[in-house]
Amino acid sequence: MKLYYSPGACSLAADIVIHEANLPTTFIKVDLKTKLTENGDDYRAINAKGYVPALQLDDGDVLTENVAILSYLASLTPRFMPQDGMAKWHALETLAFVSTELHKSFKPIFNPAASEEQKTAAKALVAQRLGLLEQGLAERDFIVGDDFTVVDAYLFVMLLWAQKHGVSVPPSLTRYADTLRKRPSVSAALKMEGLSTGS
Ligand SMILES: N[C@@H](CCC(=O)N[C@@H](CS)C(=O)NCC(=O)O)C(=O)O
Repeated sequence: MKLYYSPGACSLAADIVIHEANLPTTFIKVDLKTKLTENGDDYRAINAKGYVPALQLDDGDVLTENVAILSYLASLTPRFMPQDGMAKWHALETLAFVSTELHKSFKPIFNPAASEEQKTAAKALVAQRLGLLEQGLAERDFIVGDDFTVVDAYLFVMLLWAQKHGVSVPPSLTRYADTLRKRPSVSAALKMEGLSTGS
């Protein structure tokens, strides 16, 4: 399969999961400004939405949206999502929260047209939402259970962004991100995207 990504973008979550599962994958960099792939192809012809990530399966089918891509990758490696009972639904709940509430809250921070006021408000909202996630880490090492899941990969990317943009991150989440960063899959994905593997 092929993962269309942009360095340090939310596609890093799928990149980490692919490395964690050791799935044979071709990584194709996308220039989000020109919408061209590193091969010079029109990315919109592959994913009409124009944003990353997109996962192209070996039969040519293209899957978009982090929630769908991460869930698909977890279906290939079931240990990456709780499979039974309420744990399964709470994991989905957290995945949805990271995508629709946390990830989306960053938008003004990345928007060059947003005012300083809007950026400050967005940082406060991100911090508040991280605070809600922090509570779970009091009892466990991973965000939705005792083992690594695709939700950890997604949340790791949100924490990278938060740290980079000066959002106040609770100490337990900083420790959690530092621990995740030491996983071979995380450093391999960061390296593949040309990003710093240090803290
Ligand atoms: N709803 C999408 C959002 C993906 C998204 O926000 N991608 C960003 C990078 S993190 C992007 O490609 N932005 C460039 C653009 O929208 O043109 C998902 O969850 O996959």
